[in-house]
Amino acid sequence: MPEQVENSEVKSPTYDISKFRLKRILNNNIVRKSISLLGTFPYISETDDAIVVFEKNAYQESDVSTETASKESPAKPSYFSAELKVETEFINNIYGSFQVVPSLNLCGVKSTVIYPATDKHIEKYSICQKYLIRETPDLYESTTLPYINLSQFSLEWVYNILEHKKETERIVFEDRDPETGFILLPDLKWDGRNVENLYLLGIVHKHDIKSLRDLNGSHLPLLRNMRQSAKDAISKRYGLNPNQLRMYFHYQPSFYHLHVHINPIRNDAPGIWCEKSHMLDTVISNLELLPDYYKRVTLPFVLYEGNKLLDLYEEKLTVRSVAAAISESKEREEEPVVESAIEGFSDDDPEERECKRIRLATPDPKEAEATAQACA
Ligand code: M7G
Repeated sequence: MPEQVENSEVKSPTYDISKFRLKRILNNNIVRKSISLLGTFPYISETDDAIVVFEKNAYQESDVSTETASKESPAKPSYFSAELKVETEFINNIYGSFQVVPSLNLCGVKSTVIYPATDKHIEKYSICQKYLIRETPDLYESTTLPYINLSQFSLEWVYNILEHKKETERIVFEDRDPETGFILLPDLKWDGRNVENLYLLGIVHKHDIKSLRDLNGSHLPLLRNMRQSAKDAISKRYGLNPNQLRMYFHYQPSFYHLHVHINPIRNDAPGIWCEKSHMLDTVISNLELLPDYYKRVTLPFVLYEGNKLLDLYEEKLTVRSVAAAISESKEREEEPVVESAIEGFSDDDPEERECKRIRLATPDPKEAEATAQACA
């Protein structure tokens, strides 16, 4: 049975964020200054889960302008205005510490709501253990592909964009060619205010490319077109140097319709980690060298605790249990030497015991291939 991950019947429900009731905090990221919350909108439904994500906005350089308004350049909101409320914490010698509250239009918080949210969304926004899987082409066919065919997030929002039903006014560039065309528009994650942390998505018009894994040499014209046309459009619209842009695919993506992520390299956008991102330039180069590269390559990717695919991999490989075996052996090392504790090793000499420990952490050659797929 397909796992119900998102109800495609739901068409943009309306809700009042201020009426959100918190059930629990899923994640509080102090570095990103973002918090993900699980709760409900009880006035709509007591049972449907909602996820609300708040993220403090990055500074815009104009926010700290001290220029006075003139006829040519009317005043923009700035921290340094009469509206700034200042509370002094302390002043010690040449050092001062304050809490300041700027004018209302500088206090915005980027908010994302997913409603109704599924278990899969809750898993995506929660902190949990992560594991690295090394996916061979066989493992992709036998394990990952059947899973994503049965259980994946709805692509309704992607089709809404491609069919010009939603976010039409946000489109930055479109090439309508059915084979090599795509739509370029702001990602949900971008606050839309600050070019410093610009985050755009290039979504291909072709419907049959789920992810990086499906790419082959025949897609090179599409990929090259995305690279060039997106750079040109971004340079024209935002004045950014195309050589300062990071363009990449996620593997595994959350949404299985090919899309490229684009943001400036000087900004550490969420999800740029090496275990998840594949640069568009590298992908093009790999396909130029070997048109079936992604049919043959082993691709690492990360699975989160709670994801059913992790359970499926656990049945085939040693994923979680490697850590369990290692910590078990460490515990044994730390246990006081009493008769019962050494019972398991009672007829081994110390060298033999050491070998057993090493074997727990380093599988013997027969097991090596299976274990090598996973790394806890
Ligand atoms: P991904 O690599 O499939 O998943 O990227 P992940 O990065 O979330 O792990 C999908 C991208 O689409 C993400 O960067 C999302 O922020 C973005 N995105 C998701 N939704 C539902 C929307 C949407 O409705 N509109 C837009 N513009 N972007 C979205």
